[in-house]
Amino acid sequence: MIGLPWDAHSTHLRGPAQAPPLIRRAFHSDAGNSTTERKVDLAAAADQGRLIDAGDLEIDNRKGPHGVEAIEGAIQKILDQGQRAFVLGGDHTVSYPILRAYGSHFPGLTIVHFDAHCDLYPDFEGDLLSHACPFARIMEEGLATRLIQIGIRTLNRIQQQQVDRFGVELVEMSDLKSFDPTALNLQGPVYLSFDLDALDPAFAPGISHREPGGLSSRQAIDYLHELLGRPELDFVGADLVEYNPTQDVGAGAGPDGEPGVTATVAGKLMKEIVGLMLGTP
Ligand SMILES: [Mn+2]
Repeated sequence: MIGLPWDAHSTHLRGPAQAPPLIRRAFHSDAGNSTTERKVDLAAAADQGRLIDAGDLEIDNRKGPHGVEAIEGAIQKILDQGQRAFVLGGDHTVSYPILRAYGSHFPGLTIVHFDAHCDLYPDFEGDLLSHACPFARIMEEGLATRLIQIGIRTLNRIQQQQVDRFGVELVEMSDLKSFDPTALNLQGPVYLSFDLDALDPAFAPGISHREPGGLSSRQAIDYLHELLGRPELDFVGADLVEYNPTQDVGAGAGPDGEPGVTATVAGKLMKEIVGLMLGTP
């Protein structure tokens, strides 16, 4: 696991660059134990050297391609060592350089993307690296064969055009009742990108763009298990992005205070996702 403290291309609020250490703290919190719902003991995995924390990448937190180069290089290094990355953002811009590394390593990649937003703008106010654009860059460069987006509830005309252009498979919140995860027939290498704003802001208020009408924590965990918890599936990497501590609630005061509500949700999702990547015990 590696943290990417970069949010210079956020469009509305800054803050996700502060996320990685806070999510890690929630992940390691003594308030819970280290076993996932699918019975993977993450502390044991760490003791066995199967789960390694590479810390946070040093990135100059300003706009520019330096961040793309740094992140792509760091992820490439992890993949070259035969390892797989679980990445803590950062805002959603980080998914583009991550997928540049993954796309060259894993031909035929499928991306499962949880989000309130498609993040498919051709550019946002002239910025090609905006956190509103990473999946446009990813699909333009052919870094994935399939892009499946779940939780969408902000589809406008320009993004609908991009959905049609790239053949994106959409599961909008308004269609969730008829969503059958098994019908997606996931195959080959699969990468997960999880934006915390896929969740309803009642569950995860600590984000930059609150969009009501989202998934519950329980729905998200169930979909993750159903989609990615199959032993025959090659689940090769994941990111968890857009936690914004400046918008979170319920954090205890002081350096030893309890993590905020959204940090706790992020820590829980991190546990389940890492557990699915490690497979069944
Ligand atoms: Mn989003």
